[in-house]
Amino acid sequence: MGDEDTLLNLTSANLNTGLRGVPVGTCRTSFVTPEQGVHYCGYPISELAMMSPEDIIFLLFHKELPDLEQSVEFRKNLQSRGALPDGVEEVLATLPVNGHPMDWLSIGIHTLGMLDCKNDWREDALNLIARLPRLLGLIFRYREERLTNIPADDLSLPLVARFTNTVDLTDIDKAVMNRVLSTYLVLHMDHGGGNLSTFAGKAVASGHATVYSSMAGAMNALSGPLHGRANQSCFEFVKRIGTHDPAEVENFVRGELEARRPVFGFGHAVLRSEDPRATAQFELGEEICPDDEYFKTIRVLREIAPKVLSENPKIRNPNANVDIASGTLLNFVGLVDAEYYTTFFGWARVAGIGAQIVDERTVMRDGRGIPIYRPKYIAEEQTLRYID
Ligand code: HAX
Repeated sequence: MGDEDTLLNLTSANLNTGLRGVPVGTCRTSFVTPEQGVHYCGYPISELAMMSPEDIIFLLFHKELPDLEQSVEFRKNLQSRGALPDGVEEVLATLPVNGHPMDWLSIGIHTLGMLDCKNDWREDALNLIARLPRLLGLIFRYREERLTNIPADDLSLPLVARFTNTVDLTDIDKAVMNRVLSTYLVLHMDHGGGNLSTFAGKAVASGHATVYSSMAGAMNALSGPLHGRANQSCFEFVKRIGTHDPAEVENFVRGELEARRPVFGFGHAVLRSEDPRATAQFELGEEICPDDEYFKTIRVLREIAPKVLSENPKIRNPNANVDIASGTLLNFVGLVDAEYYTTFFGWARVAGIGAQIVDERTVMRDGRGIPIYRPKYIAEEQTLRYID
């Protein structure tokens, strides 16, 4: 296909739009629909929300849910990969404690790759998934300078419990924390092929950089405030509201809109109803923390904000999105520092992005893989000659 053929259906309106809506490939792990939101391998997320992260990682890599035997085997497989190579903690000990946790995560992933890379797409993707809970737990410990009595990594535990054991916060209910984190991970693992971090990770991998370098690139993309860091901003927004009185919440929302600030936790680029990932987190919150002050606020916000946002016909989806409740739940279980919230998003996405990298590198085009990414940019003076 020549350049002109490739551009046949494009107009100059498609240029300089961040590839918005321009089809560039196929995705085997997930897709998003306006009504049901994200689907993993054909299953709507509402059907998967309460399953274990391990089973959903299996789904993303094998394109089918495991039966009991496969599930047990896969957990053992991840356990066998989980041990961190020597040298990771020495690198974490050198990082600036005021650096953003997403930058720590990116460097941590690079470090894992420098210390033990197999140069095999699937092996490295699964090794990274198996090692990430311990890495992230250590990032908390070193960044917070809590270096004494770090528990040994118990590889026989589920992925989430390996993280919570490493962080080892006092005065918390670990079982509830594990439950919230498990749900959080499942809901955030994948979101189609074209979101910025996934696209960035696959683009880096298309040049045959390692899985680790590709994933560090993906995490850098995720760290931006317009992308993954929105979940941090969303909880900071909820904290600013400071009330669950409906009239006061409505005044607050109107005040934000008048000041031309976003009403965080509402709206979506693709969805046209409430995000099922928000619905699932509200259901969990009603069960574990119905009387939490922040939960009371978002419960009221979920009723009020869509009504107010609907008054503006420009806003295509006034309903709650995935970020509305996640910070409140994480805060409730003892993860109170919102600066870390995007690292949980990153932890989850390592599964979806890893699976998509493996697909693009080893499955697509009859196993030959997708060529190095090379979209076309047109010199401004040539635009009219090529299209329109
Ligand atoms: N508050 C204020 N204004 C909003 C809004 C909201 N919650 N949702 C949409 N708008 C505005 C947009 O900024 C846009 O304004 P302009 O025409 O002046 O640019 C207009 O309404 C039309 O927007 P849209 O077509 O309905 O939605 P977009 O695809 O442009 O934007 C966003 C989707 C999620 C970025 C948007 O709804 C928003 O800014 N929401 C608040 C921030 C937020 O919650 N971010 C987390 C997103 C979670 C996510 O997507 N995860 O995958």
